[in-house]
Amino acid sequence: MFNVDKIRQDFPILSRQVNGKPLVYFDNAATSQTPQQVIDTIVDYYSNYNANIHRGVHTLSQEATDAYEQARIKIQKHFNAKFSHEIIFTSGTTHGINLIANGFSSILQPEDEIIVSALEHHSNIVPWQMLCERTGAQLKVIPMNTDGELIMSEFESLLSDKTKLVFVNHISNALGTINPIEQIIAKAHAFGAAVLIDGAQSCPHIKPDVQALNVDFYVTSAHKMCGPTGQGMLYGKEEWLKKLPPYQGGGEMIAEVTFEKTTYADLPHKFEAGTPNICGGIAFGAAIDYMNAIGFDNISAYEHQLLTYATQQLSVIEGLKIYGTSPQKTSVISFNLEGIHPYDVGTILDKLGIAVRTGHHCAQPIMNFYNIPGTVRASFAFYNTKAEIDSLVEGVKKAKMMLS
Ligand code: C6P
Repeated sequence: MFNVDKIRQDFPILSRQVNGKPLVYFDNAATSQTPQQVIDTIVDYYSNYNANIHRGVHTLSQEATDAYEQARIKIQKHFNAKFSHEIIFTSGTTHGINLIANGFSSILQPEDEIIVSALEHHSNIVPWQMLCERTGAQLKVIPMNTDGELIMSEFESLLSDKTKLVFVNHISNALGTINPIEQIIAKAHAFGAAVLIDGAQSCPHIKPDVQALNVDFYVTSAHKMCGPTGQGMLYGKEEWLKKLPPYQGGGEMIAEVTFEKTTYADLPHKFEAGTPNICGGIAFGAAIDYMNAIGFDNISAYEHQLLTYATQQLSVIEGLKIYGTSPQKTSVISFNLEGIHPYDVGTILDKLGIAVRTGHHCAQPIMNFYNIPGTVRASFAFYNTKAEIDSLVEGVKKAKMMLS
């Protein structure tokens, strides 16, 4: 049974005060909080078996290597990848996208086209612009409507035999829209294009099945799903990962090095140069265990209740406008109060102990579309409560009164 009071006891940070008030943490889309079970995993690693991996014959190194590779298998199973070597450990979503964008430098030709969506985080825009600069390929954009949904008919008209790659986020960080990635993948594949899905915002809420999706690349960050910062994963279909060149050169990614020629290690090591974030990988596995023990069906059902309740309660505030009104949405509410800068609202909420994000959320094209400088973004996780939403609503009313 889902018991939010019990779950909250797992998160030490949730019992602290901010500015003399109980913390209300609604910045989960930026980073999630860490349960004691994951903190214990990190402490255990550094207390008992901290060592470099894949290198030593000594016991500590073997223990660390085993734990790290077990974490890879956990992640493989969680995402239902066919092989564990299709899971590449990265420092996060941004790293995973750059790795693929770099790999396509040797594949794209000047006449090729790649497609992005209007709903992307800068991490899923800038690396592709850089790729276009390197290769001469053209970047096309799937437009959005005022509800914050992608216009699928426009996507279809952008696709052609020139399209080599499509990259879209599963869920928008700025608006919470869940994109129809199944359709996007199928339509792109019909033209022979590969698809990369940015799962930074989906993995905290749902459990993607990469084989059922038939996606070519899927990337995410551990810190959005109860894991540590500086850790993430890239899933790539084996055939693609074999085809793409390594991203960085260094230790551990080689088979043999001479001054005449270097040959590369097999997957996944070909893409994992240097000493990785060993503790981060192990803790990522612990975070996945933790979330699975709660259950993603329970998580998304409960978060949907929070979203519905918060939308109802905030909508009645006069002059409050919500951006992102698709019925297909996760627990993110981006809003503004008429005539008031989002930063000022965020500052007053912070004084009340309520953490939200304000600004463009690293998605400036979305803000440009709505012709606004930014929004206040409240993003809910499974450890939040309706009582906390009541505090937010009261805080927003107070901010409105003070700033109008
Ligand atoms: N979004 C937010 O407040 P990294 O920084 O590599 O872990 O994740 C980047 C990233 C990529 N794609 C999407 C859809 C994202 O939401 C993010 C991170 C945070 O919305 C921090 S900017």
